Amino acid sequence: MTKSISDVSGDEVVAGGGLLSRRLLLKSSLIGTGAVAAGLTASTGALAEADIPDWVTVSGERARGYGLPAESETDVQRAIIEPWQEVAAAFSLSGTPHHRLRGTITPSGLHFEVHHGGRPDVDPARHRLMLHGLVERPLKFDLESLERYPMVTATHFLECAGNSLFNAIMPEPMQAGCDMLHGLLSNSEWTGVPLSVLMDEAGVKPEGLWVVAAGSDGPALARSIPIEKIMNDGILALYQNGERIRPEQGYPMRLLLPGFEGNMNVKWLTSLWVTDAPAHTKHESGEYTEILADGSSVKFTFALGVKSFITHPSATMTMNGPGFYEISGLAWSGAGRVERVEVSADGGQSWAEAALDGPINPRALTRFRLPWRWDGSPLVLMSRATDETGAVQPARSDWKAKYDPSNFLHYNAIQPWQITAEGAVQNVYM
Ligand SMILES: Nc1nc2c(c(=O)[nH]1)N[C@H]1C(S)=C(S)[C@@H](COP(=O)(O)O)O[C@H]1N2
Ligand SMILES: [Mo]
Repeated sequence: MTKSISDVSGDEVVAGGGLLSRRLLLKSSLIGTGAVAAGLTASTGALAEADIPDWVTVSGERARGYGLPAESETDVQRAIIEPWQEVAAAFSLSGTPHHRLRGTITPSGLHFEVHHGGRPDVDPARHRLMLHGLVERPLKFDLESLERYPMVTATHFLECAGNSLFNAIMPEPMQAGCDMLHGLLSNSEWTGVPLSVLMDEAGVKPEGLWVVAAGSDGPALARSIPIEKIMNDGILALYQNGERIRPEQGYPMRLLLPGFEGNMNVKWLTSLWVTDAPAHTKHESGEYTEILADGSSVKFTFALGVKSFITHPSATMTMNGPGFYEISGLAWSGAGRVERVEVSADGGQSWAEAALDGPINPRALTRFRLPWRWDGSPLVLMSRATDETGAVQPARSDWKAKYDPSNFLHYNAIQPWQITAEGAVQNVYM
């Protein structure tokens, strides 16, 4: 029971580079003297000679109406993604700082943003949603009327199809954090009215096979969605993490299509037009079409592929000396649940299965963890996710082989992190 990480036996080392069994995570012995002794000793010493801190000697701040993160945490911010804005001036993007977060829910103020024409200032009292086209009864809703409908709550990720684009197209790996590299990804608890309820009320005609959704921002972003998706699990989302959707996320209402590429989740939703065919809008025909290696193009790649990356440690971080670490990261799939995440600490020669934090929700971020003892030598860490359909995250070379060199959409390749002898964590291609 008193075993420490320093005398973990050979059979608990499960793969190269010092990866330890995920079963050790459940053992308190892991956080015993061996693992974090240095930290505990230092703080004990500090306590012994500590003065009484000043915050104990004065009365604290009064209760306040809306809380904010601690003042010393104000540098935890979304990364404004400038390189893309140089390409398309109307675009504005920010990425979630995943290397600063440890859970699975993205704090609403740190949810990534992709605005094709900026964030509109929508007046909720004047906002309307129209449901029209091939329906028996065209309907118009205001925010107040929607409050009376039955609602559902579900946790789902949103990921831009252009997430990780720098890894997809830059000839040399960009040295930046998870916010820049993989930040167009977030995970929230969404609450709203199931779209099937609204569609049933309107009465979709048999020839109604598609729904063209449009937003009330300048670009009037519009996408065609198969009616089955709308009926299966489409949500008219009104709440995000319990409170009203943030303006950045589409206040007062957005379309939520679990697992489908971010672009289809139309924000500031104002129109659902039921049609017999896709509308081939500029956003689906021009911007969100992938070019394959043979020059042909694929439109309507709806679900995002299985993907993962390690957040701790990750690029831009520096290791705090050899010894025990918990490797931790995020995995997800647009096709359903994450089934398995494997971690390698020797550049992919050997792999160990990570522990997954439950509940494992379909089409939601899942956190994985694995104990590791780093001996201080240079190595490459990576994670590889498998989803419940059996789909496995590809290596970068396999992903690149599938597409035209210019394609950056739906990049889901394995992310290797190089740890140098000095303890620097760097982005590498493998
Ligand atoms: N009306 C409207 N909806 C939109 C967009 C937009 O610019 N306008 N951006 C889309 C894109 S490309 C993505 S990836 C997601 C981003 O959602 P978020 O900003 O809430 O993270 O919203 C989609 N919905
Ligand atoms: Mo996007």
